[in-house]
Amino acid sequence: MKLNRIYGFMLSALMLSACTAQTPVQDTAAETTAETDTTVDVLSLEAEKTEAPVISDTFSDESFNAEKRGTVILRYTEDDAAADKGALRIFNRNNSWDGAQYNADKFRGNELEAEGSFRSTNPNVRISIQYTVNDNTTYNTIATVNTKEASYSKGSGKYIVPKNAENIIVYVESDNLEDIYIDDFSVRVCGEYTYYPEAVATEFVDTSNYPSLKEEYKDYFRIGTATSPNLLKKEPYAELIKAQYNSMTMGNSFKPDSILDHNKSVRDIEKYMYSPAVKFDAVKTELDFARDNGLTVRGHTLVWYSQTPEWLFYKNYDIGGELADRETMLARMENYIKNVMEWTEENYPGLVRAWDVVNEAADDGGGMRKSLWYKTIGEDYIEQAFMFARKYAPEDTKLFYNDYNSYQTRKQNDIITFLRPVAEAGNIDGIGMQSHINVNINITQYMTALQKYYDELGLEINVTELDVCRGKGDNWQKEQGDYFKRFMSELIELRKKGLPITSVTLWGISDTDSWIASDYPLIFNDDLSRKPAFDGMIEAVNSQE
Ligand code: 9MR
Repeated sequence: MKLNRIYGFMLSALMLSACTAQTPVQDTAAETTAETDTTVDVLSLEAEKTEAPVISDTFSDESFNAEKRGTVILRYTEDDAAADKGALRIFNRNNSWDGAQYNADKFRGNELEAEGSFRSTNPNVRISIQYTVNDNTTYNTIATVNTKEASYSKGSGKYIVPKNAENIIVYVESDNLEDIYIDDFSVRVCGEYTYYPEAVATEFVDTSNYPSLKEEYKDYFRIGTATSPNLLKKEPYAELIKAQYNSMTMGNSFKPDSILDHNKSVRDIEKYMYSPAVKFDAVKTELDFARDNGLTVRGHTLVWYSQTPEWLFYKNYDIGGELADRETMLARMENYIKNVMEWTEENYPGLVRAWDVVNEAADDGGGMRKSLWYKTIGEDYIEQAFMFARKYAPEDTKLFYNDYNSYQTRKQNDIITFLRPVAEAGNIDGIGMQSHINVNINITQYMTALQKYYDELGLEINVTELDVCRGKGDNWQKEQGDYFKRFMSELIELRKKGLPITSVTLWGISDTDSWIASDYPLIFNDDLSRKPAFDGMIEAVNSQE
């Protein structure tokens, strides 16, 4: 074993650093020296291994540390708009996550600050982080930078990397596929640096003695969670899910980007022109788990602007060409819904009790989101989607519209407006309140909104993606726990008054597998110990007469 490795493992010294760190040190420099020069003395190796890491690229010449992510080409480019007249151009992007990336394993267990200067015809560029904990890979945004085409915009954000994280990667991406130019990019440690040479293994606690949410809530609503295939393969998770929940939603694997098969669709374009090819490998693990353990499934989701590959919307599935016409897109929509529903019912009869037919169609700025569904089919695409869903759904499968911030007055009014004809046609059964909320959201306003959906449209209610951000700080666990308790108590109150709230789904199990892990929004800690948030949910139901 190389000396630097031996001493790296033995030492975990603390060093002072700051987000505004000292002279940039190339992340790879220390290791290269030590690996090749065995005469380096032990003390300097210790220092190298424990010095706070810095990633820094100024792109002032052809040499840079950025690596490609996905299909892209990375090229140094002279650029008058850049501070030092040099930039990195990222092109040939085929997916939103295609971009430039850096290994950031040395930041494990530390808070980092990432900063970059970008220009692009994309409206924004994101600095994101990916890592794996307990075999589950999560992707989080560190900073979103609004970008312009001709001049550079700078943005930065901080992120606490869990100490049980592996394969940590910081990367630059953007939802649209236009080129991205980077003038400068850096990642530094905030505050004290602690070196974790390896991910600290999570020691799961025994969860078998917890009261059971699904049992406690059985007189009111089903209790669900979002899952991923990897989590289900972990025994402690599988046991906890079986004990606590009677409903589950696939966090990703039932979405169009998991189901649609581009290669097959273009290989036989005649056959698949109006009925894109589908594949179901990704979703089977979770469906099997649900069937074998008596959980029902909320199908998420059929018609969405995101996690739906762009090629679906183009003539001959070719994004280099023109958008497909309305008739083609109506046929593709109908066949996609038909194929997914029929396959599911045939292979897992009765398992999927509800489908999120349309997801997030309301625009944050008001009205309908101008998605590719909207642009190709037109304003009635929501009505059409629900009509097809009704046509192919098994009789007792409930059809839902699902959205976030749907308790906010303006968004709610927009949603009610575009769902009214769907409700009048009898093609919708429920409204999914995603409920990605925080402890400052007014619970009374939220509950009033639920009542209004029922009064106006006669719809059943599911809370579909509940998480409550509080962030760390004084008293954070208790405040979050109190919020969960009040929130659940008021939901129960409404249910008792006759409002058909039929399920409450949390968006993940433990904080570490949340899509917003750095906000600690869920009810179990990383080791599956219960948070006051879990106890708050139990207390809410136990205090009922
Ligand atoms: O939890 C999902 C996460 O793993 C994905 O990376 C993300 C990508 O869009 O989608 C997350 O789930 C979203 C859900 O499908 C719709 N509402 C918002 C959720 C959080 O982004």
